[in-house]
Amino acid sequence: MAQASLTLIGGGLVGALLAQQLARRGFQVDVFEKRPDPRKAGFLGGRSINLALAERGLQALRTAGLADEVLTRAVMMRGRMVHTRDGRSGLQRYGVDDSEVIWSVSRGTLNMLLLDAAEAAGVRLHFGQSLARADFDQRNIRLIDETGITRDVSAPVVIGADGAGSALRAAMNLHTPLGERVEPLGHAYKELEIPPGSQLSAQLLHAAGGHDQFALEPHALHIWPRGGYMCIALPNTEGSFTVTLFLPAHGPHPSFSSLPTSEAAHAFFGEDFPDLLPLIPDFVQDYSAHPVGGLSTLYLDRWHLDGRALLIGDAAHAIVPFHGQGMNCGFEDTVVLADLLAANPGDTADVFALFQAIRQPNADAIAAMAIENYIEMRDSVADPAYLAKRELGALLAERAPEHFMARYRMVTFTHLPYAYAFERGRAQDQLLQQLLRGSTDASSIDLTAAVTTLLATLPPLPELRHG
Ligand code: FAD
Ligand code: E0Q
Repeated sequence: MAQASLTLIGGGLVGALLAQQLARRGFQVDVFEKRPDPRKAGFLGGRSINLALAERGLQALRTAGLADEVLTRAVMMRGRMVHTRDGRSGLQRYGVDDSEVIWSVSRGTLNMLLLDAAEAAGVRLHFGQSLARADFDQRNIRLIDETGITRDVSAPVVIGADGAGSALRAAMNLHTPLGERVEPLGHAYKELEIPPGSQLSAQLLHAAGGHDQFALEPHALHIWPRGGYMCIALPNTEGSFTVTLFLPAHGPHPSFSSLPTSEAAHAFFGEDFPDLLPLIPDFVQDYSAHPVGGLSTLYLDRWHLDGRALLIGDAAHAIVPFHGQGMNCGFEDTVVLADLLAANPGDTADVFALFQAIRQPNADAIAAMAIENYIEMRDSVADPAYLAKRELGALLAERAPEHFMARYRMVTFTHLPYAYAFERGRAQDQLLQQLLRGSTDASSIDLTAAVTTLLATLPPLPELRHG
């Protein structure tokens, strides 16, 4: 049989990793990417934006033989450092010890590493080539370059890894409606920068103000929850941090609409994030120069057009970022699809349908959990009822680890399907609520009786194979 060939649209995180895995499994792969080659052009804008990589994404990178290379460029995050209004902070560990941590990676660095790996595996990369249209009956696609020149190329099987605003999805939708629904969260985000070394000036500032708390811990994901909105910061390898402000897009103050100028935003930060503002020396410049990004969840009835086209990653199931799982989920997709295609390269219709059947329930589950995590993060990270449930959950997990595992841990540190984590989490949460009956004091609960109830109520968790 001739070598099967596949056309990918989008050489972002998911497209580049998928391309590498398909090439390693013997497919001939062409990737068309809208932007110029980031390895040559230098990453556009030069801003460093980072993401949290967790076990699922790491497992996909292990399968691709790239995990170690990525981890040498990542910063370990042991937990969530919560900064309250009164200027105090405390670390909530993500896992039991340093074997359960997540990693902050630069999007640009990771993308360049994945493109190198794809090329090394034999993938043909075509940069500055944007998908303009697709003819699924003639089985060709039209690309347009930066100068406006178009060309048509033959593409019998097309895979769209072109992100939340997927052009391939739009083209597929014109051929056969995909049942697309976009649910805006109503909140948006803006990125700001804590440069390296600014910890020192903050230290001096705080010292002058008589505070006893200084530098920002590099091995943590920082959160400033404010009820209804929040800031987060993830560390970069150079000692800088990328801060993201999440706010309602419109409506009463504070919202992005109520803060149209960087001066207004600066005053708002001085009020609500007084410990964070001094760490961002270029606040006014950053606020006016960086765009406001929207946040939506994307649902589709169909991810594929027979055996001719398929969507993967954000193009199929964009979610809100509050569980740090969008890339991780997309990376998990790539392994499932590469395995299915390798096992049955001749029948893409069958493979694509099976891929959707396997992945969509999981994509729906992480979409729902990501929205829930926003509400949890911004409102209740410091809420007594939430903390009591967390504490009782931790006690049960310690006493009966085969019967209780925090949902966050299932999502972040295991390979259990997202849909399983969602269902199990719901059942566990109901049990915690029943055991606490409104109490905010976990230590007042009779643990022996609670464990008996747990064992009688919930079946044991599946055997865990750790990565
Ligand atoms: P993208 O990364 O969007 O890549 C799409 C690629 O397709 C791009 O290179 C683009 O240039 C190209 N393209 C677009 N249109 C065309 C076209 N017409 N022709 C050719 N090419 C095209 N996920 C995590 O796991 N952890 C996190 O901590 C995390 N934090 C996030 C924070 C924020 C604020 C946001 C918005 C998202 C976050 N995510 C996180 C989600 C993560 O960014 C996405 O899930 C991930 O980037 C999806 O990868 P992708 O390759 O599917 O899409
Ligand atoms: C993680 C790691 C953008 C973003 C990324 C994340 C997380 C959060 C809050 C955000 C969830 C958590 N989280 O700490 O519960 O674990 O990736 Cl806002």
